[in-house]
Amino acid sequence: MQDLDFMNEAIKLALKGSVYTHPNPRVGCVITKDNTIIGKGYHKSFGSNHAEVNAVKYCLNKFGKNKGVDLLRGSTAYITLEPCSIFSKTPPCTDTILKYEIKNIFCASLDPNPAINGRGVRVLRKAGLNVKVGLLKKEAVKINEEFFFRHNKGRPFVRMKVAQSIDGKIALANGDSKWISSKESRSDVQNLRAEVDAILVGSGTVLKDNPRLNVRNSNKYKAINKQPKKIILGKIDYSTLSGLKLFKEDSENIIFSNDDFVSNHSKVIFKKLKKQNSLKQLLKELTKYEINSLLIEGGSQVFTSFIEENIVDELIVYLSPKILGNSSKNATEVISPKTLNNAKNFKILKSMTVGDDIKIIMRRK
Ligand code: AOF
Ligand code: ZN
Repeated sequence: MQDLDFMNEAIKLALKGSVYTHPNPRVGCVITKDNTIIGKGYHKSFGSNHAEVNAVKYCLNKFGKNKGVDLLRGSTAYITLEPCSIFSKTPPCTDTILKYEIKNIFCASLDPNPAINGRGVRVLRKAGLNVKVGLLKKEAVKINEEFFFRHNKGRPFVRMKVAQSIDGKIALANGDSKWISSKESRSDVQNLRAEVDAILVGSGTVLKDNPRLNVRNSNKYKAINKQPKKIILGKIDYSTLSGLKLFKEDSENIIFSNDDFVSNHSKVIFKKLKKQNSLKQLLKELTKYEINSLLIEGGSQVFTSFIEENIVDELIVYLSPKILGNSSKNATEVISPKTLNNAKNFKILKSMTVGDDIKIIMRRK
């Protein structure tokens, strides 16, 4: 096997971390000696051991302490991300690498986390290790797209999910929207929720639907250990807060509005937005809460503002073959362009049938 194959193996391991590492990246590590794998591991869940530590443990378990230590001395590690050099929830991986005298390090990419970004590599090089950065970089960055996005762009990756009729409506005039999309689509949304760090809705939707907005029966991710944070945009009267299901769930909640709040509710953080550039301010603020990915779930006003401001990175539409007619509520009230050339436009990445609907995944052009 070659370096490339070992790094590929490390990427496969990293993917096993699935959604459970959020907001941490998925990381995999393979350790070899004389071209044979002696250790492998991955970051399994947020707050738990890092990939490198698990790979070392694997080796010590498999070969026993004495032989394991011998094998690790002078070995080569293939890691999908630069080893961390900080004490956070776990001690620095660079310490583990130095302790066991691993000699050669391949890391696919630097860690974009500003607390690390190059420091891990520097510590190891200074100690005399051979460190190479960049093997399968593109592939390794792709598995943590949203983690890189937040650190590089200073805001979360924004997904917007719309369940609409073929004539672009999201509710009847009386507000009835249960259900436009099929049962299968609604269950698919549970998977989407499991894949993000936070869900954002407008206060109108919270007051009208009193939603829970949690991950309940995702068929893809069973043991979800962390509910996405709930972000509410717009005013909610303090007196109505305790009647809302959202705030009974086990998650962090942040309300952003232009109003002043009395900020002493145990389950809610209140943030005041400036009138100008509110959404950009909101997104920037969310990075402080380690939100890599945000799912916008409605309603129409929220959809409209995010599209108007060109900050929807991915648009997911569940298109139901129903026609709701002209008195029903539009998915967006985006101002029409003067010419078709100026229309907001997305590029279709994928489309598939889900139950009675079509799911379309689009990226901004
Ligand atoms: C690694 N290996 O497997 C991972 C790394 O709070 P902590 O201690 O879990 O540290 C989180 C940070 O460590 C995270 O933001 C990212 O920069 C890095 N993740 N690093 O060497 C790993 N998961
Ligand atoms: Zn680490």
